[in-house]
Amino acid sequence: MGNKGSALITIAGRPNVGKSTLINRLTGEKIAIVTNKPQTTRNRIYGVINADDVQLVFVDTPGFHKPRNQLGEIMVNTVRESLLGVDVIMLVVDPIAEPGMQELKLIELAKAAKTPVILVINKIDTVKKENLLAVIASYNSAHDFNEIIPISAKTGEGLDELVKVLRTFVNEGPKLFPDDMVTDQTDRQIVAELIREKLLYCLEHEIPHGTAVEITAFSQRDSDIIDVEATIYCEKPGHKSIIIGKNGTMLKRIGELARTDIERFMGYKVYLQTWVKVRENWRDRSAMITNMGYDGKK
Ligand SMILES: Nc1nc2c(ncn2[C@@H]2O[C@H](COP(=O)(O)OP(=O)(O)OP(=O)(O)O)[C@@H](O)[C@H]2O)c(=O)[nH]1
Ligand SMILES: [Mg+2]
Repeated sequence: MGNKGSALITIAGRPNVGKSTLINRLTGEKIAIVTNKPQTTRNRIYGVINADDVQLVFVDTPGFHKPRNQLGEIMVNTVRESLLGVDVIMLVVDPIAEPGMQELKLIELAKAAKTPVILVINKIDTVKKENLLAVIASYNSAHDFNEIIPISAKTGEGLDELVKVLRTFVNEGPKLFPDDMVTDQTDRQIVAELIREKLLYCLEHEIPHGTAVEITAFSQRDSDIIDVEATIYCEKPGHKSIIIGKNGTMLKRIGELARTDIERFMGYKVYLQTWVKVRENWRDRSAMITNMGYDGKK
């Protein structure tokens, strides 16, 4: 390529299309949590890859949706802001013909921002190749995309081609992050997210969406053990009893699943203690949203 420099690349799309799976796959690290439930990602998350003299900086964003509470509004604003001032947007979509409302709105916002857009059709491992033509045709009539690239973030198909195309958006100039930095998140933030991932995995309906995790202690006990204390917030007393479960079984399960992942991530043995607290309707209370780390300022 001969290009030197960096590109800032926003990953946008409706909830659950695989944006976080894609940033993890591209960086080769689990920097963003992934679940089969919509609205998993709440913050803007940076992920960086360096190859030769080129740095690609990816920005994972919350799923673009119609907000139903203040937290949702902040999440959607984060998406909007992330479309501005970047070199290119990857609009990630399901392999379904006809763009929906959220896709059309994102296209409109990208147009207004005058930012180039690559359409990334994800999850092609779930459809027959011949069905992709209809998807491509319907999106082609919605916008003049810079490129249309079918991929599977799960199997890795199409990612080499995607990276090749992304490299054409590299601008000359200094790198945006130090070479050894994969994400902007702290270990504490990732640990909190890993716990939230297990809440989303183990709980149903609105309950996990109303949870937040705060790490209240994070310290190295000796050469190979880390002590982590976490408070899980939920929205209602009834939710608290479900999260704890009969004789504490649910909380124990969540804790064990999280501990395994945290140990893998940290490379140390982890001693994890969890508490559950109720914060009524925190998703509609701005001071609490800020306290939980979701003020969208990052
Ligand atoms: N079959 C298949 N499943 C995928 C693929 N990419 C992601 N998934 C699954 O799709 C679901 C959603 O993935 P996420 O990466 O959390 O989606 P997201 O777009 O980040 O979702 P939000 O954070 O809620 O906006 C998970 O169950 C993933 O395992 C893919 O290429 N193929
Ligand atoms: Mg996500």
